[in-house]
Amino acid sequence: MAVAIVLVLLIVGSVIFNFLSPWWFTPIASNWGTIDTTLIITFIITGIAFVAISLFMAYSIYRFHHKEGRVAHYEPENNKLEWWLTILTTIGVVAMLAPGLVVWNDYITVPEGADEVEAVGKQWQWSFRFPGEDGKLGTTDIKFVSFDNPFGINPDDPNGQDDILISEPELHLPIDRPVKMLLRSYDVLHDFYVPQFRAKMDLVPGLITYFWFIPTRTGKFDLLCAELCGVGHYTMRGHVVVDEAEDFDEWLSSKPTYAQFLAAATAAPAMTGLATKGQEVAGAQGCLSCHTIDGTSGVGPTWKGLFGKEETLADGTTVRVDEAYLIESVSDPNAKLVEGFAPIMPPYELSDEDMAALIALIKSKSE
Ligand SMILES: [Cu+2]
Repeated sequence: MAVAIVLVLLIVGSVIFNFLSPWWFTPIASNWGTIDTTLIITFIITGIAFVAISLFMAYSIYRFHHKEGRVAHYEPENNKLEWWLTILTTIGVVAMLAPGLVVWNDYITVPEGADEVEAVGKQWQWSFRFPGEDGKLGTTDIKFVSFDNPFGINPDDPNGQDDILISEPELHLPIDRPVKMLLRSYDVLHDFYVPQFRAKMDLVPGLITYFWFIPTRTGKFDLLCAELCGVGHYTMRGHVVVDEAEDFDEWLSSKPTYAQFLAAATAAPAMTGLATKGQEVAGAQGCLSCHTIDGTSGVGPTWKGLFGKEETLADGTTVRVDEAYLIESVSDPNAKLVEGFAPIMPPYELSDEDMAALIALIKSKSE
């Protein structure tokens, strides 16, 4: 009897919690209300099943509990009951799955005239690309990725020259315009997720995945990577800012095109032989997955202006970045961790020549 009462209280408590709980959806900021509807349908159906099964269990515990002299009735088959259960379960499962198929079809059927925007994921940063004036994104290939071409844009594709490059993890979008998000990964699986848009999609290396949506509310929203993508996964965050059209245009026009980016890189003072070798070392060791050379924020401190700079460490002390500090930070990265960065860099063993080349490169970015 006591067990039956506890069960009933649990059911009543769960239902009350459902209606009073503050853990509900964030206010929606896109056109995907149908995704919420689909979730709510599933929630109602599973909720009804939970209440019905638990109540039946409580009833059975009460009705059939042990009593002196009561004998169990043996009934291995009940065709009628089995038919009913099969039909009801089938209706429940179909009702949960069918709306999802309709919504999914909408989700991947991009309306004509949608603006294309590319999001690029790599361990552990977001960057973005707009098609520029011609409205066409240039083709890309991993083999084109280099110091001067971090997006891997095909240099021979005329469509790529006016592509607008957003190297920091903050994407702006204009309100009330449909946007087709094209998703590309450099390395492993990532997932583009903005909870308020209700929309998410995996980035799959070797494929370009996509979905579309219309931002319906201005504001700054968190962008998360929702696919475990390595030790720095939790740092792979960014923002999507939904602007009024004028603010968006102003923001976009302040960003460099690929041609401008390339011209700036070529105009930079020529590097010494040792610094050039440092580029090779940085590429081979994968340093640039986390450290940028253009001053934008990365998983680790940027190398631009790093040499000679006074850094504040996680323990509050300060240190001047010199050769000794760089050498120590490569072989034992957490010995003097810079404030605001996660202790996720693994120790590296570099030869003296490679280390010297790397220091020359960092120095060249600080002149
Ligand atoms: Cu990721």
